[in-house]
Amino acid sequence: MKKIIVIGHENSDTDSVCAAISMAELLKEEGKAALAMRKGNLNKESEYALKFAEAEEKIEELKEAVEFKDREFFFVDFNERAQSPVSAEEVKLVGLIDHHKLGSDFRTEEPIYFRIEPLGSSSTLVAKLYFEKGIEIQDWVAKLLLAGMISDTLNLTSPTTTDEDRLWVKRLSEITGTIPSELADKLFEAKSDLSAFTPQEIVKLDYKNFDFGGKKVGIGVVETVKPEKVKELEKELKEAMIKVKKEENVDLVYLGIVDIINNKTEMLLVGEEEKSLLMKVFSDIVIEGENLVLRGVVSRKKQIAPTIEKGLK
Ligand SMILES: [Mn+2]
Repeated sequence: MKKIIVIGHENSDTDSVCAAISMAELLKEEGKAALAMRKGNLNKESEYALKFAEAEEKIEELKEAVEFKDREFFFVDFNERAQSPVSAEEVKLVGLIDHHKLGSDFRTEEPIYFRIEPLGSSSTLVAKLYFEKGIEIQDWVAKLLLAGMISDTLNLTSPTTTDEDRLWVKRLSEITGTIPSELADKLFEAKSDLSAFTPQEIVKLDYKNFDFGGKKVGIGVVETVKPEKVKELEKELKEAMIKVKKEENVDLVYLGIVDIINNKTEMLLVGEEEKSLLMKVFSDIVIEGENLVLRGVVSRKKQIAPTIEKGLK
């Protein structure tokens, strides 16, 4: 029997990686054959999370998507074709869990498991599924889920955070004997280490394409506790953004440097259209050289992407 491939969005982030592995484990607990995969470079935070849970061996990299034509897939942490690591027409989608807005343009021939909830992370949803199904969460899986939840909610400070995220962080930190703030410090410190990546890799580490009513927009974010370190690379990052804009064939491209500690995001700008759109749609803006700082903004999902989308409509 060929294994169901459980995979997050293109440029898999920590939540995608942790939710894919734990969802694959849950499928296995239910007697199915499953394999967790990821697409794109692992960031240092994800590496730390895997080490923390001793789960480095539990995920494989999907390199040539074409090899997986006709295989069964279970998507986690995304529901739009523009973010899919495989051509969704060529694979058989058997399940999907997510916590993003419903923008799904996937079609299936048979009924599938499909569940989206407005939670702070996909990892929270997997924890909830274990609970609902009455399956005990193994210690290492609990650690992974905890890392995914803390990463995606910026340790429960992001405006995407819900009471359920708070509840599950509390439960799983008790089970695993973890102090959430200490794990958060380690994760964010690791995420802020960009030394292993080229400017282009940094732009693409946490990058997503959106289709906003026919307008293609690429938005990358760098969540960091050391924004000044990222700013040192401003010139190189902007050159890389212009390349990415061409490669990804998008109309607009943004890179947001998310200052986790001071709750603001500096948007690097490479064009007039990018700039005027932000000026039009965001209210609390500070001009910073050629860039714009959005105060009180840290979430692409809940703040940056929907505001840009509204502005384009
Ligand atoms: Mn997520």
